[in-house]
Amino acid sequence: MKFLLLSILFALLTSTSFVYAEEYIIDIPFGAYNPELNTPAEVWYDPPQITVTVGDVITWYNDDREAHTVTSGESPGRFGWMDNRDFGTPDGVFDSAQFAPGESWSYKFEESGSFTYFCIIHPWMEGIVIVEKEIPDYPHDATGKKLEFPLLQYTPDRNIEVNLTWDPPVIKTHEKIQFVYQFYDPRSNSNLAEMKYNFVIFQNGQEIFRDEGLSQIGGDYRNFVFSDSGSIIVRIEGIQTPSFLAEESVTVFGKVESKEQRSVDFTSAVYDNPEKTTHETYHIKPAQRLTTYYELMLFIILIPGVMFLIALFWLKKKPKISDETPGAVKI
Ligand SMILES: [Cu+2]
Repeated sequence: MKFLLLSILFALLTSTSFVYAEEYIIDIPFGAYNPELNTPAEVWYDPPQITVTVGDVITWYNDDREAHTVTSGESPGRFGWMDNRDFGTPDGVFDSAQFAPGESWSYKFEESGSFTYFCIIHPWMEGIVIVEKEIPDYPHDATGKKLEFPLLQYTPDRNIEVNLTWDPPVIKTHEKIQFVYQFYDPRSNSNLAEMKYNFVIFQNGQEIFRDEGLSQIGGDYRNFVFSDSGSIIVRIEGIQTPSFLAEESVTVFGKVESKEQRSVDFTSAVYDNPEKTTHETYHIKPAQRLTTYYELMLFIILIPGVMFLIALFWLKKKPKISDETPGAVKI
């Protein structure tokens, strides 16, 4: 029984970690031979634009009545052909050579990038293949190096250690990512509470998010949803030790440094999500706001509550006073 369960588990684990190369079909419809657009063909290659992943295979089927080619390079387009008899420029990445009606040609895409192609016999026929990088199943930095969580970085003065983890480990567009981080004193290995810092995200060289932070319990988190793919830097900058440590930092840490320059960088990459193309606007919900809520609760519930109790107490006492007053006024 145990063996059966283990083998089922093993089968599940291995089946999900397999990455299958997919096969795609592009049809060359009847009428593609005609540049006038007066045939049933609305496009020359159907679909004219396709997005695949590195390792995928595309097969072009010739359903037209003439031979065609699938040749990488720049098509002159319909007007380039009709106006100037421009035959286009092959770039040598791939070329099917002619294939007859009823025949097909397949090509495996091993590199990422955008590949325009056309037919050298009918140069108005144009298409584009977008090949995206395979999405790995492990977290990695911007150079593709595999990462082990939690990631660990010291500030340049080596006074603060910052740990970072994100979930899910592979970052995709339009999917919520939670960045969780903690601050440590590397000498005592103790968690540092009340650290002030800025949480900043850069993508493709541009700052896309910035938030001031104050960690209450030695760490915090930020939720984020990326709209675009590309390399990212998660920077925790301007890290300041809490006031109760400030004095210590001068004596214990040895030298006084500019706290504004205390920053750590973590890099990774965001992938285009194959399942989602949009997301609802997402609001960052930092844990620190919780304490603000508690403080608010104190004002909203506790203070009126106390006032209500005082009022109740006072009202209970009041009848006694009114009992006495008639007596005092005795007629
Ligand atoms: Cu052709």
